[in-house]
Amino acid sequence: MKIDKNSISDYNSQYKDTFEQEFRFVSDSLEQKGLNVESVVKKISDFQVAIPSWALGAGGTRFGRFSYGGEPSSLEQKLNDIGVLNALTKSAGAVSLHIPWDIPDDTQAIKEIAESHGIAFDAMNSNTFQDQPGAEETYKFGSLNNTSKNVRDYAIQHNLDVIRIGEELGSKSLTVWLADGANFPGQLNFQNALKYTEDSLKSIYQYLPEDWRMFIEYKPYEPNFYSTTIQDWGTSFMLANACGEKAFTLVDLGHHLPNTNIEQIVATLLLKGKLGGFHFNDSKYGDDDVTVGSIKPYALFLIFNELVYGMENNPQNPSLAWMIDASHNIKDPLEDLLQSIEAILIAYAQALLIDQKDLREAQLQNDVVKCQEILQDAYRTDVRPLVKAARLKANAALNPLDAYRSFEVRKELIKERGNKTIATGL
Ligand SMILES: [Mn+2]
Repeated sequence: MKIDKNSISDYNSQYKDTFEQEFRFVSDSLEQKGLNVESVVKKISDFQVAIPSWALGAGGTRFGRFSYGGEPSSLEQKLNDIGVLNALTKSAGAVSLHIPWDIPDDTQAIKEIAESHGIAFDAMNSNTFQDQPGAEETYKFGSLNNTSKNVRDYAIQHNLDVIRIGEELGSKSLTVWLADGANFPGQLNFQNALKYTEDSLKSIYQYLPEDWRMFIEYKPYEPNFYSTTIQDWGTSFMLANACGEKAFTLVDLGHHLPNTNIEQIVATLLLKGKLGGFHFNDSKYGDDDVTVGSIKPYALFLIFNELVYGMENNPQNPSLAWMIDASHNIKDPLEDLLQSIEAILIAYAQALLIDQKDLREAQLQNDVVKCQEILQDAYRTDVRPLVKAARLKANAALNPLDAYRSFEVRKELIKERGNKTIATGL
């Protein structure tokens, strides 16, 4: 299923008048405050977030998995699904592949399909958290931190294979997330586990192509429940520094203990030029992987405030790799991803409205009340017309979710693929 440009402009034409009224109202009031609305709209329109290849099917939990009709059962179909998201939003112009779930059979054909949808290949993800059929070693007791050199070498080799596949596709980065850790006290010698991990990461880094970057993800618990070898941003930062200038920390919103001040972590990493990638999702309790902005939209806005400030003031930090890392247990994955994209763009737009000069002034005067007013004034502005303006400019749908439903995409996908397909993944 492919959504063409004409059906999108036809769809938009019925909402254009309402949109123009809404946009004029917001943009007039923002311009009166001295804001350059055109530049904000341009920034929203430039923002691209990668869709992970594993997010297009039903996620499931350890208790069960409820399928969807029309799930993509091949990499080609996954790319076509992202094509739908990108046609509707023009903000999903990249895919993040998971190996070995998505090894292309025909690289050239895959590249052509991606190109036809305007999709680039973002970070490649390696998998050393589960054993594959026919595997010569087991990751049951760790991968890069394993006490056995054979297992560590096996996991290193897997990462090198992922880099090679990524090079063929035109990707420029590798994301390493490790499930390594311990389920019980005494199971692991912490110092050795960390040393092995550092040495293994260095071995992978050594083979990283010149123009590539390596992202090191962290997580405090799960699947191991007592300890995780790369448990927090500090450990990831330390390992990235040990590897070298092409290694960075990756922040996944769900990989923190409750109430962690993620915006402060983001600020620290940007200051040190070591924030490489960013995984969006939302959570109430842990790594819940639910729709971005569905639970803590204000926290997301505060994080974006630091991201916007950092992107403007920290030339030492390279541009960031953005990705949605969510799981879809009960919603149509494509609808959920559209909601996530919307939430990301809204939070970004709100953060772009913050008057950094006024905020700095208020901070210098220790006017705490004013500081809060400045942030909340931006947060409480309805920026949806600005997001719509960015979409209109890019020939995307004014209301992507509504357009998705009115085009009956899911029904079409079920017709094409059947009701009982299963996507590769967990
Ligand atoms: Mn992640």
